Amino acid sequence: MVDINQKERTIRVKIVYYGPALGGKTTNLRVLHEQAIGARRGELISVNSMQDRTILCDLLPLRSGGFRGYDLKLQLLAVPGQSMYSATRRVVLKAADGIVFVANSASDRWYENTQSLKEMNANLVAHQVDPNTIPFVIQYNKRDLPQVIDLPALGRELNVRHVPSFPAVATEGSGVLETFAAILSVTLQELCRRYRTMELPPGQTIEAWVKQAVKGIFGREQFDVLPADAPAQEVEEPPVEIELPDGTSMAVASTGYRRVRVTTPQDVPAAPAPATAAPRPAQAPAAEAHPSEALAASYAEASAELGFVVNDLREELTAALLRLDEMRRALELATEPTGSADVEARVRRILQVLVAAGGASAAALRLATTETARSVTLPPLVSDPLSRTTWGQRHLDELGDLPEPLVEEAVESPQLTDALRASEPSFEAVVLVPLRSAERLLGLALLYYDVHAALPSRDTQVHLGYLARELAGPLEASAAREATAAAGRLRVLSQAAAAGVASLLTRLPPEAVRRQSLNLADVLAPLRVPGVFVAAPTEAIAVAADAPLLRFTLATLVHLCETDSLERGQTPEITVRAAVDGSAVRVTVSAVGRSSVLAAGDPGHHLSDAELSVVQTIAALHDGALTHNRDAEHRPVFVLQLRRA
Ligand SMILES: Nc1nc2c(ncn2[C@@H]2O[C@H](COP(=O)(O)OP(=O)(O)O)[C@@H](O)[C@H]2O)c(=O)[nH]1
Ligand SMILES: [Mg+2]
Repeated sequence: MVDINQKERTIRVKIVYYGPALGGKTTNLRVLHEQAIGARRGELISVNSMQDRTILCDLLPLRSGGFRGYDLKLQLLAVPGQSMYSATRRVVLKAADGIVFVANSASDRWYENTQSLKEMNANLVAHQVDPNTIPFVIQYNKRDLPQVIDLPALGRELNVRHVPSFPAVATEGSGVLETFAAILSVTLQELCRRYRTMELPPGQTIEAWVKQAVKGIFGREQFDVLPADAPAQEVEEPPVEIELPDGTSMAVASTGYRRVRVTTPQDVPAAPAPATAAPRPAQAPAAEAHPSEALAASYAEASAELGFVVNDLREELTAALLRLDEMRRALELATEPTGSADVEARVRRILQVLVAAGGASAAALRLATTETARSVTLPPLVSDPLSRTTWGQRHLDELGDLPEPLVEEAVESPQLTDALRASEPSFEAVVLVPLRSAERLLGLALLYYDVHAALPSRDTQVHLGYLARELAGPLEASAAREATAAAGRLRVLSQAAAAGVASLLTRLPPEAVRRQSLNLADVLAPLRVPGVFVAAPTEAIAVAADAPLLRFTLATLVHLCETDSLERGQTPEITVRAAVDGSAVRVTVSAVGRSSVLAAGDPGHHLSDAELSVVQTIAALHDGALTHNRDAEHRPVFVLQLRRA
């Protein structure tokens, strides 16, 4: 039965395509895979014989988006049709949440259709599932053949339950999406019937949800007609581009069509193989009553499971890449000179980063830095839904000490239901993300989720927490400047956020770093502030690096030197020197602090390990290196080595 994971906030729904051999099950999955947009589909995996007949199953993972605050993951499987794989069919059918029966309309396939349906019902009974109640739809495929059984006759024979049924020409894409939408709909209806917590809020219907889910997966509500027998896409595919919130895109591993071919008993010639390839002898079905059937069945089950595990891993990597991108965006904001942008524009950009990271439908930020709380919203919101009710305002005021992101769902209290569902557009949940400096709350980001959005998993909540710590810096600088017109300094990460960035970076492959050719002088320019002396060769030096990460690294090194000087009671004076050495560029950042009469020294100070480890990781991701020494007077000297572009 449906697999609901509260912690990850995911629901897995398994839909099995069943039917006679050559009915068009694999074709259905192939078409769905080809038409789905990259970010929503996993790899289509077929485990085939050398003759390219399905021997295990076809697997297609699809993501339909949020359902009742959960990320709904669909696992589509097609059984192998040939009669000898009956044990595998039984295994694949196990724990199905919905079944599509793909019938072959060809007039000479009457017997195969009825046999397959009988076998399916028997298999369900063997799994203690009632064939009369399991979510079920029927597809009458191959309607384009010259000799077909008429639909009423097929219906009388195969559709005794009077479930939704669809004529189809799967090779041309016709009927495929309708069938898919119908099974999704009846399966979710059953899910809502079984689990009260899954029931939709008033005014929402499964049909409306399925419609937007189909639009989400395929980018449209109807399939184009495909050229007949379009060739299946093979393994080597270019990477898939994922749309990012700012309109740019990012490449991730492709989710192509992968066929695994396995030698089966009938592939092995009975006689010693002749020197020249002769047609293989036709063999009698081998596996049907084989004693190792049970073993084969357990392998089949394990393999199907593995197929989906591989997909989960891919999704995790993609999520990590997206998180890196969000960290980059936050770093860009955090190291940007605080001169020009006004607070509101800056707050909007902070919100955009959080909305993208949390997958929210809308957002507002309540600034706590001003005397009376002020909210900034992103379109489509014109005002903050929670701040509109007296209860909501009080509730938000009480959250001044909130340390980490908090998820609140409308159903948790009548007041929250009122505040969220009465708003236009209406919402089902809010995630409160505190933006705080070391001492105080600077603002509360309010991420709103409508009925179609998935709430952030525990992992994503932690990520939101890290981002919020990074983003609190620029918020504080802006707020301080607005109040006192004092010049802001470069802000760096809090220890906790630094640890988060470091652990994320170490999990990524080096190619995740977006390297461009940068002019070193441009990267060094923002460091020229009073107290920092920058020296670089006059010739243009190009380095291959990720701009925000490199800028952040240098700002952090300067900051570490500054802190070190201050801790020793010295007036910070930092030099940044760049030099070319063959194919390498060396940037030396060192403190030449002068003794101050104001305070005594404290030579025992240790540099922040967390910050140091972030910059070290970033250097390594650039095939570079960071060395860290002390000069004769025990002042820090950093040498960052990079590659010339
Ligand atoms: N004419 C016609 N051929 C189809 C149609 N659907 C699938 N086929 C072809 O029938 C064969 C078997 O299809 P396949 O999807 O592998 O069947 P499966 O054994 O049920 O997985 C393939 O050659 C398909 O191209 C259809 O609607 N019309
Ligand atoms: Mg097949």
